[in-house]
Amino acid sequence: MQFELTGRDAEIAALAKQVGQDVLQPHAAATDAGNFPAQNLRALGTTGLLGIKIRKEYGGLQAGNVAYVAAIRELAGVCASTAVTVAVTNMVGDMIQLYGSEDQRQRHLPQLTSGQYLAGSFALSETGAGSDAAALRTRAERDGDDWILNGSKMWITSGDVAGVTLVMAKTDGTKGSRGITAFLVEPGTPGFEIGRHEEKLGLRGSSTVALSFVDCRLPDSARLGGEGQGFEIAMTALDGGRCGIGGQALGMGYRVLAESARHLEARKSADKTLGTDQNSQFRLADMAMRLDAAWLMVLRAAWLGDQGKKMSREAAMAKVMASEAGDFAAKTAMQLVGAAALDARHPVARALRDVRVSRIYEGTSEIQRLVIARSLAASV
Ligand code: COS
Repeated sequence: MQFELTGRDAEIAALAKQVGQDVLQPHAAATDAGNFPAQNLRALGTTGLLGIKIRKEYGGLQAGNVAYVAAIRELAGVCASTAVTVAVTNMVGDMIQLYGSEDQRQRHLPQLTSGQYLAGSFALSETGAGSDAAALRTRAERDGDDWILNGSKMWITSGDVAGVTLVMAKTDGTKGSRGITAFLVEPGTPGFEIGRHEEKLGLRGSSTVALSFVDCRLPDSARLGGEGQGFEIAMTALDGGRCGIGGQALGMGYRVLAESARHLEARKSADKTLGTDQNSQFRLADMAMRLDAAWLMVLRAAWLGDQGKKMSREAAMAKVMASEAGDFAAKTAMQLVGAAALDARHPVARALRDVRVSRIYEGTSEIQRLVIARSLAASV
């Protein structure tokens, strides 16, 4: 057993760190001010980081979940808005690779991994179907060889900029979660419209929009996986996605830990550096312990996935621990750094806003606890 990244995982983490410094950092403030980081995504398209698990023949890095979470952690430490856009793009590519036909892979994966699409987007949530995902009401009905898609989606990351959107729709209203099918919808499809842009507390450079589908005609070749397989695809995507969100929250957490330590070493009060004050030391130690514990859990979930094992429970555990550790670290850092961090552009202020949603999206902490408890009940 090894407790450090090795080989290709370490190389990909180092690549993401370098890209974070060279590419993301110069635009981080502008991105936080609400500008979608298109230039970052184009540059990331030359690195393979938009398709970390995608096979080389489709332009990806052909690595695994461990490399993925490590890369997202590195990117999020610099620019969480870019990191979440990258995470969702990877998630959509993974599902196309896993469930798609060869034609679908050829059609979408090279464009996703190269940045030509800018991003991929994942459309599951609706106003009446957030936590209860199977309650979604968007529907697709057969019309000859085609499907007619009607309905609307909410809180869709990159829905307005993505080259492909993975849309979950009901195709059989009598079968609950087994009546949901996944479709790959491309921009410009008549009837596919972009709605309201959300004005968010954090991740302000990532784009979050409502989508609507009005008699949107799709060929059957746009269906991803089998009829009725959409919920399984969504849940499989979210298992991997939850590891990524864990990495993302911790990237911010470790960043604010470093900012706090730097601040405490630099500041003097009553002739002592703040870093030698025991109260500050205890707080730093608490942040570091929680972050490290959560990181080990994220790595465990990611590693299980790389072994081809089911990791829904471990991914859910990791997401709760990491998002709550990241949130704790940001709040603690705010108190330690004090007035300087009240500047909205300070990295600690930004992390405080950016990290909060990790406890909510890709399944709230409460939903993760439900997944954990159900899986425990099923295993006794
Ligand atoms: N992987 C593969 N299949 C899964 C799965 C997983 N992780 N989790 C559930 N399934 C399958 C089940 O095996 C079941 O299949 P069968 O009908 O063949 O038995 C089916 O999906 C339904 O499962 P379940 O009964 O557990 O579904 P529920 O409707 O009770 O919902 C939760 C389960 C709450 C876990 C789900 O709705 C959820 O994850 N909600 C949060 C959604 C979310 O994260 N939204 C954020 C969107 S992106 S920002």
